[in-house]
Amino acid sequence: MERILSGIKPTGQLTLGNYIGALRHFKDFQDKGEVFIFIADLHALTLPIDPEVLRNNTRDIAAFYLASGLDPKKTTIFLQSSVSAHAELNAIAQNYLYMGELSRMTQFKDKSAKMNDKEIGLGLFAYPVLMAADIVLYDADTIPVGEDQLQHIELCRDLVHRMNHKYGTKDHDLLVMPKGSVSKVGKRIMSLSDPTKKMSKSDPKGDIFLKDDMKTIRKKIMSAVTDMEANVYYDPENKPGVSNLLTIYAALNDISIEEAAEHFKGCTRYGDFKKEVADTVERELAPFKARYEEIIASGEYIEVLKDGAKRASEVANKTLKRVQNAVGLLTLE
Ligand code: ATP
Ligand code: LTN
Repeated sequence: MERILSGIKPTGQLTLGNYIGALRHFKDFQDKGEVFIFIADLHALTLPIDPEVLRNNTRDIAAFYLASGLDPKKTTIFLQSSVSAHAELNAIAQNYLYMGELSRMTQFKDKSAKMNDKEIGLGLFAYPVLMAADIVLYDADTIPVGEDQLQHIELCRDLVHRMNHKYGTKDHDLLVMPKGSVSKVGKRIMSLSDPTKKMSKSDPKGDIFLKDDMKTIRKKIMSAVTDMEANVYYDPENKPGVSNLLTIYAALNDISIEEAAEHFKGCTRYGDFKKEVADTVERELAPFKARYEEIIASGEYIEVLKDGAKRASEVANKTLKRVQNAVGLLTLE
C-alpha cells in the first residue's frame, strides 16, 4: 500500500499559500494509501522562535490539520518531537549528506542571507538531513509539498540512493525511494503585496493568514498589487499579481488556470475580478475557520496527537532498528 507523508513546520501563522500548496491536499490521499501527517516542530527551532509562540503555532497546525478534513482514524497525525526516532535517525543520516550539497540548498541560502553570520545555527544548515530522516523513517513513497520543498526531497533521494548502494542487498533495499508530489495548480502562491515573492509565513508582509478574520482577508485581496492594464489574463512574467489571483481562484475551484482565465475573459475591472476571487476564498475558508475554532475550543487535538505519537513510533522505530543494524550499531536484544 502506498505510504504518503508530509509535514508543516510551526514557524508562524499559516498562510493561504500553505493551505493551497500543501494542507488542502493532504486529505485527498487518505483513501489512496496510508497517510502520516506531522508537525515539524523540531524544524521550527532552526530559526529563533519564542517558546510560547512555538507552542501556540503547534496547537494551531494540529487544529488546522483536523479542520482540513484529515480523519485521525485514517491518518496518523503527530508531533515530530514526540517520536524520538526522528532525532536518532538524523544522527545517522547526517554522515551520508555532505556540506557542499547542503550549502547549495535555496532555502538555506535565502534564510541565511537575511541573518547575521553569528546567528546562523547548525540546525538551519542541516535542515534537509532531519527532513530526509522524517521521510525515510516511514518508508514513504509520496511526499505532497509545495514547489519550494522539492529540492530537499531531491536531497533525500540522494541519501536513499547512497545508503541503499552501501547497505542494501540485491533483494532488499534498505530505504524506500520517495518522490515529491506537487499540485498542478497553486504549487507556488505569491505574496499579494509583492507578487514576485513567494507567500511565506515567516515573511508576513500583507499576506493572507488562515487566522485572519474574513473581513481582513477580503480587504487584503481587494488591495492586492496588480497592474495598470485592466485586463484579466494569465501571464505570470508580465502580470504577476493578476496571474497569482487567477491561480488562487483556479486552485480553490478545482479548475485549471486556462478555465479560470476563460471565466474572466473580457473582464476589464479589477475590482469585479478581485471581488469574485474574494468570494471564492471566503466560500472555502469560512467553514474551515469555523471548524478550526471548534477544535481549538474542545482541545480534541491533544488526544489525536498522543495516539498519533504511539502509532508513528511503532513504524518509525522499526525503520530505525533496520538502519542501526545495517550501519553496524550493535543491538543488544
Ligand atoms: P517559512 O516561511 O517558515 O519558510 P513557509 O510558509 O514557506 O514557511 P513551510 O512550513 O515551509 O511554509 O511549508 C509548509 C508547506 O506549504 C510546504 O509543503 C510548502 O511547500 C508549502 N508552501 C509554503 N508556501 C507556499 C506557497 N506560497 N505556495 C504554495 N505552497 C506553499
Ligand atoms: N520542510 C517542510 C516541512 C517538513 C517536511 C518534512 C515536509 C519537514 N519534514 C518531511 C515533507 C516531508 C516545510 O514545510 N518547509
